[in-house]
Amino acid sequence: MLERLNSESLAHLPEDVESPAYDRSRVTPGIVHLGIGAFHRAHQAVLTDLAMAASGDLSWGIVGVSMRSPATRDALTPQDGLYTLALRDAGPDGQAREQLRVVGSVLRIVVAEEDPQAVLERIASPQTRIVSLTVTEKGYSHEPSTGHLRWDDPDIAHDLANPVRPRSTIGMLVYGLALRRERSLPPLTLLSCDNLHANGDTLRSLVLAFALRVDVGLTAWIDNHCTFPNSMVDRIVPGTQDEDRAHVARRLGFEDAWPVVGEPFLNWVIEDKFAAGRPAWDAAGASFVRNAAPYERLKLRMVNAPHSAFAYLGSMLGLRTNSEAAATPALRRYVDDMMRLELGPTLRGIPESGLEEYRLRFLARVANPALPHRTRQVAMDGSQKVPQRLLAAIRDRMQRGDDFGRLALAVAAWLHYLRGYDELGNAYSIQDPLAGALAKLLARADVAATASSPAQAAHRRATVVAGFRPVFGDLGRKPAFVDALALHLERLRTFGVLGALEALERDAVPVPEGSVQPMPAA
Ligand code: CS2
Repeated sequence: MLERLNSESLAHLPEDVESPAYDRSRVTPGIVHLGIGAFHRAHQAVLTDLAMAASGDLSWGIVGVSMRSPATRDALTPQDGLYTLALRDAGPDGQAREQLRVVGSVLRIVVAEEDPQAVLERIASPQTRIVSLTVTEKGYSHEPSTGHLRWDDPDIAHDLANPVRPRSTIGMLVYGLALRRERSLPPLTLLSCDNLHANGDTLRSLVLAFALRVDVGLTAWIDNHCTFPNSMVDRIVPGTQDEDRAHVARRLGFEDAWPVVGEPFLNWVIEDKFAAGRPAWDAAGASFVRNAAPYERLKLRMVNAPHSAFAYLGSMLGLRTNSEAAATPALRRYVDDMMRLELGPTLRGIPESGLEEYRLRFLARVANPALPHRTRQVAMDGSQKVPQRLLAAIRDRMQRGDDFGRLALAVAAWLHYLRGYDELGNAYSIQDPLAGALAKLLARADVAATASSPAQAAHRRATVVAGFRPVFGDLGRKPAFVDALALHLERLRTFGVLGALEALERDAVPVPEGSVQPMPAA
């Protein structure tokens, strides 16, 4: 039986394991982080650890908040907040490589559902100067197609009536800020680190919309006292598996109940508008810019969009991991073409060589054989991801009269994935906050298609589906979009993933006039 990792263990770690290069007993909390999952612990928390070591400013310890589950708190509390980050890839010889680091920036963890008051108190503490968030796309209670707060979200409705025990991220923030105002505390930065379009601006407008319903004066106070920098975050971090725990324990010589694994690559670009200072994250590798929009757009379109395409099509082929999907030649060719021919050209202002490098690096990252990132992990919450990853680029291309067949196939792949079983017949559950509404939508689309003539069925189905405004907004009224969706959805249904990809490749080859394009065999 190994001893548990904790403050005492730091002096006894193997030499090749890195650990906090500062006196942890002197660290004071400066950051409250909502959503202390694997991503945060492999990204911002590591850079905070390195920034404290580089600058000697130890006033940026993190108080982590788990919104619902006590699991991370229960795992890390006996470890004094310490945990291991394992960075994995394959070396030039193809051999798996791994670098371990024990991270010291997390001081303690609070579970919001158990004790919302403790979270409000932390937000309203004079020590707190940054509240950061990785609550995933759905944690913002917004409508994905418009970015507006969903007043019909049960947690938002609950929070408007229950200021003392808020459940939603937005409610939690607004009541925490109200307390800060009451106590006349200094300014604060709210830093969204989620893969949303204009994440800081979006968070700001959601917070202000909710605050307006609570108290007009509070809205003005927030506007004057808080900043909401936009940021782009990037590191692939699969969920931790039991074999990761066992492996890390073997190397560490101590038991770590919840290590995190990730790729060596990391990127973080942040707008430098902090209301009350910040850690020296730049000394740890983050970049500070005036406007993060071009970086965010680049990342959403050249990392997350192809990632989702691999995940939906790979899942349907019965592939377990994204690296298996990226190793499937037809799929890789399709995603590569989508990036080169459809996504890249929407990123104006970025030199072609830069885009090329970015594309090749993404393809190498996703192929990382040392990092089993599950297709179904990336596939979850599609209703919250598809708008900014795929639909925004489709809108751009439509506006310029450019074709978007590959992007439309990726959207169709998401809808096809929602049927809940893959091409090998394996069933899976749909994890999506709108799963219920989507299931009803697909059932309605089926009824509409069945009631139509065979020639009209595919189009009818696509019309009903594309009419789902929370995801598609007004795109459902654009005939070119509905036509493309109908074509690719029908091909996926009839010929499967490889058949649909083959047909798409044939679309790209000019067809001699008068000839009929053959369909692949079922
Ligand atoms: C992924 C992202 O789960 C997903 O939807 O596309 O988590 C992706 O791995 C990261 O954004 C990479 O930075």
